[in-house]
Amino acid sequence: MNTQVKTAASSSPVPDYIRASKGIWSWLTTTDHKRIGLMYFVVMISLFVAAMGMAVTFRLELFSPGEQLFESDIYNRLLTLHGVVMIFLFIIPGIPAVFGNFFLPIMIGAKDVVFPRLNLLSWYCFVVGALIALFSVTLGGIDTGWTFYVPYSQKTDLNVLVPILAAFIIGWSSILTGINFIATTHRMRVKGMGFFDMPLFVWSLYATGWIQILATPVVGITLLLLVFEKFVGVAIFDPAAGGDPILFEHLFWIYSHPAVYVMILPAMGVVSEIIPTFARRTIFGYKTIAYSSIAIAGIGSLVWAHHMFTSGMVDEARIVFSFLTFFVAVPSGVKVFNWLATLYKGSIELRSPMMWCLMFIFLFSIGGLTGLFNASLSIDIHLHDTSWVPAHFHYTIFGGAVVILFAACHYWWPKIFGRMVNERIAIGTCIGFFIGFNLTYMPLFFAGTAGMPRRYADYLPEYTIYHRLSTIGAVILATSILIMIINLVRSISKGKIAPANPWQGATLEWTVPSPPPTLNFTGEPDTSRGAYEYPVEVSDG
Ligand code: HEM
Ligand SMILES: [Cu+2]
Repeated sequence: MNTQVKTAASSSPVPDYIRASKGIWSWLTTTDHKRIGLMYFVVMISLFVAAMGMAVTFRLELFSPGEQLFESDIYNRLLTLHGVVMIFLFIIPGIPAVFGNFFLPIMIGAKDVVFPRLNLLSWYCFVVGALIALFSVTLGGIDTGWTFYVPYSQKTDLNVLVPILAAFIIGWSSILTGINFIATTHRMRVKGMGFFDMPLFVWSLYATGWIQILATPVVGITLLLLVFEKFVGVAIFDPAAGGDPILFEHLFWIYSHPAVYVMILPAMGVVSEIIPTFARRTIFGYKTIAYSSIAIAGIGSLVWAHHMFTSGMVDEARIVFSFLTFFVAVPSGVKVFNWLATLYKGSIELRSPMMWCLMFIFLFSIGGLTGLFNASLSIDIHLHDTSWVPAHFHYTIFGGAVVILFAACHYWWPKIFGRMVNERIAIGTCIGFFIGFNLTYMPLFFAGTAGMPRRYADYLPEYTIYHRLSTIGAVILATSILIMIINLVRSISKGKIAPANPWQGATLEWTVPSPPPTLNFTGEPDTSRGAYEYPVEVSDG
């Protein structure tokens, strides 16, 4: 059935990319896209664990009303750092930096990305940015929230400019990655692979690349304007000097809403890989899924002001932004429909990557549907700045992009490290995650509709039950994630040796040895099958 299985690790004459050269220096100077992807992963997952620790800490503070562990000042700083690290240092690089770097070239039959040195530079930008962000903690941290809203961020004595510099530098890393992915997709496809033969994960990275290069400069310029205002004294955002604080909100969200799609589009791409593999069916509606990625990237760039319905914008503008926001749900809904249609009559195998994907569809749908409430003008006035909002965006970002990052770990781990992950523990942590996740965030929807504001260290006794449940949930959630990470790491030395194609996947990465050799392919890539033609199609039974 699959002729390439012959080339599995042990019989490969070429050393794999991990054993190709030794020593930390060979990693720090590597231009191999696979090593760069792994280096991103190590830094990002460490930062994720740290930011998760912060969240559990401030959730413990919220276990009871009144002051428990620390005063509200510390709460605000922990909350801000949690948001800044999770967004700028973890999920914006996210799936593209790790799995995009590792798999995009292999999936299109290339030996590397077009600009391998730029790729390494993007990692260094990321690491330098991360170090600066962490350094800002030693200066006392900041308490503006992750959005750096003016005029407070201009007036506070805390060092807002240091984390802003960090975000600026990290923006470069994102832009460099975007340039690389777009150019690689155009220039490096193996002979005979047209755009519509590409795996859907590649399509999603391609769409994401355009958002990265078009939207990121806007936030870069905005942050520079903040610096100018503070040091040079030109009036831009400060109303006292004749500036306009609402301008900051517009500029910030012109980037930060599309950034949501930088997080979620690649995740949708991964789902479009995993579902057909474990349903043993060719994906339903390939072209529609490919086009919907582009549609989401396009329409998603026009909806930013839905974050500002309460800022005093004129009604005409609010109605237009509200309408466009409902509209962007259409291409996302199209994808969910196609995934469900693929599952329908598929012969589904409930392995851990698939479990994470099914959980994604459930959690992300809750995130998406609650988003429609926020998109409705009148309802949003009530929900704005309540704990409904963090509940909604954790369901989309965490239940969406992060859950799929975990799915991708379980799906591609055997390829990356050549070892299988312990399935029983993997499924156990997946279930623990599901329980902990819903217990953490579901109560926040109810607290929010009852009027609990977000970003507060304290609350009235009537909200106690919601916060208790949420804190217990956070502990279960964090414990499951830690066990999941230990299980993954342990498999690198203890796991069973993985064959080249453990899941019978149909895309090109499954035709090369596990782990792949430095230049990915030992011979010519096998493109005799289209990206999604499954060798065995079990359906219509
Ligand atoms: C690991 C478990 C996590 C827990 C228990 C948690 C918990 C929370 C809670 C309770 C809040 C709201 C606090 C308040 O408004 O007073 C919050 C805020 C936030 N979280 Fe999380 N979170 C977790 C993971 C994540 C992840 C994975 C992301 C993104 C990838 C994320 C991004 C954010 C952001 C952006 C904020 C808003 C910060 C602000 O208001 O400036 N969190 N988190
Ligand atoms: Cu938005």
